[in-house]
Amino acid sequence: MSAIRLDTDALTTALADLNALGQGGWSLTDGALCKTFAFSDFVRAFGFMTQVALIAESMNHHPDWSNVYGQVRVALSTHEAGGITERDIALARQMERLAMTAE
Ligand code: HBI
Repeated sequence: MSAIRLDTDALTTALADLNALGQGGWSLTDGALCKTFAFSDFVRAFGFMTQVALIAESMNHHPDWSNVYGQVRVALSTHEAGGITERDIALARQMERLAMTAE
């Protein structure tokens, strides 16, 4: 998958598509694709992170993220491209899919 930085138009389109996919909440902040996922408790939040971690490893593309109890804050960017690429969009879509299936 391309590691070329997406231009403004492509980013705007990808962000709109992403927000239409699940519960929304994605934004472009400080050059990263950001969202805070909220789960009912720590176990569900960490279970989500565990599932994402395995997919991220299989994609060789990893999130910048933090967790406080039921909240998981993610900031996706492609470090080697210095911005947001299709890899970040793909990982974000996987996150949306997994968050929707979280109990
Ligand atoms: N994850 N978000 C992100 N960005 C990268 O550039 C990246 C990565 N995971 C692994 C990776 N690059 C490898 O190709 C090496 O650069 C570590």
